[in-house]
Amino acid sequence: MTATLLTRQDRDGIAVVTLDNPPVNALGRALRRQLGEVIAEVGRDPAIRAAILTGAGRLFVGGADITEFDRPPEAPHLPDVIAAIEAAAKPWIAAVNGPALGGGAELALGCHYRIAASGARFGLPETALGIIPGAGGTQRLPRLIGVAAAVEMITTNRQMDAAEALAAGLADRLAGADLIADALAFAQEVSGKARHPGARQKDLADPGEAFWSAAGARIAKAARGNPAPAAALAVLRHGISAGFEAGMRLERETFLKLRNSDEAAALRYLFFAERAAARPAALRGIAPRPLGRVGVVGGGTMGAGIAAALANAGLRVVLSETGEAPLARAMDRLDGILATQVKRGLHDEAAARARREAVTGITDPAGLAGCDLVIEAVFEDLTLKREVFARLAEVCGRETILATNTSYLDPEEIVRGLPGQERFIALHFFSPAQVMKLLEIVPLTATGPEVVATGFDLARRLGKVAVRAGNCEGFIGNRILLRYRAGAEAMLRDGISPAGIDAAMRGFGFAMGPFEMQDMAGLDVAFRARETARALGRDVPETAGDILVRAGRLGQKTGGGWYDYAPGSREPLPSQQVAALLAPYRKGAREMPAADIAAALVGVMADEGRKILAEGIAATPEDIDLVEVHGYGFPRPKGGPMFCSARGTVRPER
Ligand code: T1G
Repeated sequence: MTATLLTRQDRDGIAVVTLDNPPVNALGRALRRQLGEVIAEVGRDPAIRAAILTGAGRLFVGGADITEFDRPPEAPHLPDVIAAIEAAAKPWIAAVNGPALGGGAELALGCHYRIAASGARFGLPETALGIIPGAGGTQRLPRLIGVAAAVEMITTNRQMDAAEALAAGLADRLAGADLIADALAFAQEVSGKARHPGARQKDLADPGEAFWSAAGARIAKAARGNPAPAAALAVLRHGISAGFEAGMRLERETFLKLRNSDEAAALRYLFFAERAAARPAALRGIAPRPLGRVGVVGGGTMGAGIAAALANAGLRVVLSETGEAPLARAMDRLDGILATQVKRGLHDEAAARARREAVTGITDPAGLAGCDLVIEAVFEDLTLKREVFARLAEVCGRETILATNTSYLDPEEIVRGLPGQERFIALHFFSPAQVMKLLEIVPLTATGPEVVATGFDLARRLGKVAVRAGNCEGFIGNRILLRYRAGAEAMLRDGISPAGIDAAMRGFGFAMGPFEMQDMAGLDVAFRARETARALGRDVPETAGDILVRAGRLGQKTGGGWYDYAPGSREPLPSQQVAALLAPYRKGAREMPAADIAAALVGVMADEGRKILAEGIAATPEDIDLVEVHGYGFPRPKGGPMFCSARGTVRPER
């Protein structure tokens, strides 16, 4: 027996239809069927003059039901349900009570009128899922708000709030405090009209070739392996040149083709993986501790970034440094971060000031007493970190959670022997911490479950993607990075050029290849980690990177690493000196097809991922892919190394 997913309440000849399909009123098959039935009933009912469509709860409609996309489409299809509304003789008013996204926005576009509550938002985020609007959005939206605004909303996923929608012509009215009362009055007003023109009847003008080429160039630059934005642009344009019906046909054909693509499958996979990672089963029922005041020890690039991220999340921050001068530098870094965020339009000056005022600088760690959480972000040196935590254990009560941000050191070693082992945890942020979304949460042997739950709650507040990782060298991401780099250096030894390897990985969808990335980050970071391991008696073979670092080639910061750089330029240039330094290390020179390079290196990542899963360092393949996508620039439309490997989407050329 299918649940009732909508209600109809008739009030003075107006049918109020409320969609009620928790959690997001997704337009799944059952709801589409019930909606189709109620549209027909309203049309036949002589007592009804108009209809209002609204959503139960905080959303109007969150979209089509994405979980249906791995199966063939099932009737009634959303475009047909929407067409039935648009063709109705009686007026349908969308009373948009909250976010109307994807198919939800298209449903509102198919109604004759739209009245928006203050919390209404309109968005067409389909291209972020590797598809395009498939229920008339590419054809109705430009006819309501104009081509340029429609192209921006559909190809960049920009959303409109109620006021913007009214100004753009997407909403006809704004509602006051009582949306339904205002919608009923609006319905009474329009029900007397002879005609109720749908969006399809509205004319629109072709903005001309220059507009389309500029839009196409912008999309190509940002696509990073996702074909959907360019496909959406082509469909939008076709509907203008060939008319609404032709546009609808091409929209449907394109939507169905993309819906079955590897990229769309990858993006859907990540959509659900991100939501599952935020709520690990192991933490079900475990309440996080309250977070109000958070300390950060160390105001370098990482510490200042963490402080900014915390302040941006509305938390009060205590930033601790070793003296007035380093503290002043730390505050300058923080001011720089906030100023950049204002420049990028992330918030205004007043908000930046409020965030800056939320951060208190101290030079005496005693000032950290009373914090709910303290995050250590000092230099990657075991002795130094142990000193910091010994001091924190003295000044902070047992209720304060103490977290290390270490990347390569063993967190157990950092806190060994200190009292209150249950409150220690590793929270591995990625630099710049105010931008990068990944947070690896690494419980230690004695870490309390509510401490872990607090780590996940912190990630949620910071808008980050939290992934639980077991404690091993490099946790999940840096461990795979080490293997990725070793795989790339093995190819180098076999004669493949750094430039050929980097070009192949950029062609696969990375913003940078492994050698370019090292030159930007600095070869000395990994070199120090290798040297630390060697000092601990570990067998760490000599690498090409060691040869370059010992020759003083640390990357861009020294004017050369794997590549040479002209003064003031970041453009990597093949280096004769590197060729000479590495000649004894390499077996001559040869090339390899880019597809083979990408397949081999993604395969290396997936092989290490399988070991990480087998050792319980990661709970699921999805978690590994989230680490790679959100921490290491793995192209989203490829899903991640585990997804690629399982689906076989990265194959050698032959
Ligand atoms: N379909 C199926 N399940 C969905 C869903 C959807 N569209 N949206 C969310 N969920 C699930 C989600 O997996 C989670 O499940 C729960 O709902 C709460 O989600 C024809 C083809 C709407 C802003 O891309 O952006 O329409 O983990 O944690 O933070 O042209 O969900 O609890 O089991 O994100 O309040 C277009 C996707 C689809 C919007 C709510 N729509 N969703 O955020 O909750 S394609 C989208 C979101 C389409 C048409 C095309 C957000 C949200 P669980 P949540 P939230």
